Amino acid sequence: MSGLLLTGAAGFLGRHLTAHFAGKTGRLVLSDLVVPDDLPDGVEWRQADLGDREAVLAMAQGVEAILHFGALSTEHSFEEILHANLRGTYHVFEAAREQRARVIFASSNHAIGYYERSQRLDVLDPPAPDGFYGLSKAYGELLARTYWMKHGVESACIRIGSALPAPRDARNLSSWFALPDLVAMIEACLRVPSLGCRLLWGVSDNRRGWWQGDDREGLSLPAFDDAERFAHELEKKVTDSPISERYQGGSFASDGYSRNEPAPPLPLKG
Ligand code: 15L
Repeated sequence: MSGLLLTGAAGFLGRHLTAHFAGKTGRLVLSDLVVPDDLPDGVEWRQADLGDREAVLAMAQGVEAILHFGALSTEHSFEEILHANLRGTYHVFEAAREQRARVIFASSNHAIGYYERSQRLDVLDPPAPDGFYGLSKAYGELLARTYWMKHGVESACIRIGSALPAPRDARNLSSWFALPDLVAMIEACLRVPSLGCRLLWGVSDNRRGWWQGDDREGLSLPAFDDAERFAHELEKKVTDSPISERYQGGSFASDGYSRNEPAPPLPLKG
């Protein structure tokens, strides 16, 4: 890959990906609203707001792939999400269309956060976003599909669970995405000759996982990690919110919740 643009380079995952890809790819262009503390030598830096169309089109000049990790990464007001996540992702796909670049989009489990923890999903089950943030991720996944059908822009939308160095609580025993597994998935998506338009679960091979069945056929992925070895210390680490514990999205699902009684479980496709 001779030219890679990473948005959201100053965020936690952005810094991890920078450390991984610096020196391994011909050109590495990094972007964010704020300068990361530790910019490696040899990278190109573009300070930009993803809501600024011209800035996004300019930073993508000449790249072959865009790792789109820039966004508000938690729940915010609709207006804030509209600017950074909805407009920002649209600008990234416009840039990809211009450059004929592929996009690896950091989607999120919050696109399906209102499924219950007892339910087992595959990517054909309809989205059930647990807030404006989750909605913006479902929108990004649909945008990817539109740009594939209309313009042939290749993409992989990775519905990331909880990408952390190690799981932190009982929910993460199901949602954990070990960082080496995330990197391996991105590399496989960059490497595969024909990416097409894929929706992937960004989750390790957790024994307690909720998600299986996605578009990974033909990607050569290594064996993934399993959070189970952390179970003895974490399985009792739950919140005191019954709504958070009921839904896969956890605290995002209980944030701002105002129903008196929970809705019946959402039907699965089958
Ligand atoms: C996400 O999408 C968030 O960006 C991250 O901060 C975590 O909360 C993660 O989901 C999760 O659900 O654990």
